[in-house]
Amino acid sequence: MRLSRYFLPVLKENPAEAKIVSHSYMLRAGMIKQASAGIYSWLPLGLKVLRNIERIVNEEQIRAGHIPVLMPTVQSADLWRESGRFDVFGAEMLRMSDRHGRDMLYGPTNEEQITDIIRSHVNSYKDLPLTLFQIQWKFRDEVRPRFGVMRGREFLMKDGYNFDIDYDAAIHAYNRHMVSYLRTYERMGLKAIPMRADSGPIGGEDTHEFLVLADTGESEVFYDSAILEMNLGDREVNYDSVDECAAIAKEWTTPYARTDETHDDALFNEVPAERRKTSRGIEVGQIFYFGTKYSESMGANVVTDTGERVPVHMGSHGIGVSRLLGAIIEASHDDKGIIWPEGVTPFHCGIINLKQGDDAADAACEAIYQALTDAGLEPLYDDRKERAGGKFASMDLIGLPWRITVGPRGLKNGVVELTSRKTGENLEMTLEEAVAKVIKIYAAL
Ligand code: P5A
Repeated sequence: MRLSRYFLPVLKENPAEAKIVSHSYMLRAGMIKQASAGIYSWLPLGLKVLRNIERIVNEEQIRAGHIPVLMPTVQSADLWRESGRFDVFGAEMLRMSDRHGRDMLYGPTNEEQITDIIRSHVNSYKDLPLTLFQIQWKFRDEVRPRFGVMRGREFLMKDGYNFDIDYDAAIHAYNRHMVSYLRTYERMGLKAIPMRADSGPIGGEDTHEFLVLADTGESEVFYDSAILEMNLGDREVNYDSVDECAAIAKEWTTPYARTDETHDDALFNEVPAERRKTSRGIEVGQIFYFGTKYSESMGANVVTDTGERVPVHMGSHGIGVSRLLGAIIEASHDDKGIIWPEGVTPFHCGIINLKQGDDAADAACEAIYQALTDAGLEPLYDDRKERAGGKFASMDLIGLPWRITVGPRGLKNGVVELTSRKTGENLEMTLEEAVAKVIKIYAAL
């Protein structure tokens, strides 16, 4: 993409309404525009990151054996009356009626809707296990929408639902989700810690939240710092293996890590004092096992191998897709702007032409642009006739991990400059070497 033809409405000033850095940078980098409280339009740069996050979430769900579906955002209130949650959900639910006076709502979550699909089409134990997921917009009329996409009213969620024959099979689904979530967050350059939590209106006893540590997080968390050293890395995982998923889940849930809702002082005090940490965290996901709560009330049954009819065991599993943009920025920025992890960056590499209109500089930038594009990468070429200072400021703000700077003086010596946004390190090298290095970095992802 050439910046002269793109739509990147960068703001110079800090917007007054932004109280945390991620909100401020998302507005300043022209990623989002507030439409009304807690509701945002996604501008081109923001949409690119959102799509990258969706892609990673989707790939990891499919890798774990889960099947994509898409359910509507507007639901019939009747389903929620069946489960008993129509009244329980309270003022957070956006209710409306259609022209025939039928009660409808904008889905805050989809347990009822998916249970309705399952009860219509799944009848036998042979149809199980089954996990369906979607990435779809939700609406929750939050009392205090704030911090931009962090606590929105309209937000994008990956929501998955498992259907299993019994408790053991459903716990395998729970563990499988835990492992796939660890991998998902790691691919986004995040350390998200599973913490024992409270289930709220979703229900059930077993639930873990995934939290990214950040001073601006809304949750208070208590943890053993040993967990910060743990990594799933690129180990092969067989998601069908009950033992393997259980072992990884055990490994990650053994060190103490709880939110304030489930915090237990006595247990926490068993952790060696120097490893006992209290901090704030951003909840980027939550997994639940709630057994037969919905299947019993809504009649989702299957016939077992002995001919008995039993309600299916269920859990649901959510990732805050749009919230993740805020969480990643909170975890990765400096005073000049965002520092995107390579896995989610909107463009792979920035190209800055220090002297637009200089034949040699223009030709070198075009050659870099072409070579990166031919390699399947997306560069962002700042080809505007602007001062170099302004170009650097914009590029730092939008946070691309790599930048190649081209100017007539360097070219006379046969070099361009490759800069890492994260470390600030500048390397002088030939144009070909810079291109090859960027291609190699992304090929390794
Ligand atoms: C699990 C999937 C559920 O709704 N039902 C379907 C279950 N869980 S949850 O914890 O309530 O939400 C899942 C994740 O969505 C994100 N989230 C939000 N993101 C932005 N703005 C909001 N107002 C908001 N509310 C929830 C969180 O990341 C949460 O973990």
